Amino acid sequence: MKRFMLSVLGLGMFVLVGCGQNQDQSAGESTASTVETTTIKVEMIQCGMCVSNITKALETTDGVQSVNVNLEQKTATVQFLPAKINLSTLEQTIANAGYDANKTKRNMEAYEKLDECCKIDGGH
Ligand SMILES: [Cu+2]
Repeated sequence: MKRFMLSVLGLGMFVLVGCGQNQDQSAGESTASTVETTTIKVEMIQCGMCVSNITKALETTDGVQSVNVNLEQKTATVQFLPAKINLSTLEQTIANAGYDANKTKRNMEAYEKLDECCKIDGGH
């Protein structure tokens, strides 16, 4: 019985050590060049100008790998390097271009400078 307990204890130790090693490995990977993809809801997108405004704003941001703005779905799908940029900064980048991004509200000054066709109240 004593011998059985010892071997269970030994197995437990082995599992613990194994887990620790796995965690170290995955942490190392994410600080390297891992690319993450996120889809940001931009309800205000309504024309091609909106698409190009948002695409330009994101593409010129450090840490952004690729941008795909969808006019019909009103979303911006962004591939980014989590080591350089995070989701809230991406949302803020879109907000600074004059558009609501997820729950982040647009910058009103930037919004006022948008073309009339891009404003949600139409301006007509
Ligand atoms: Cu527009």
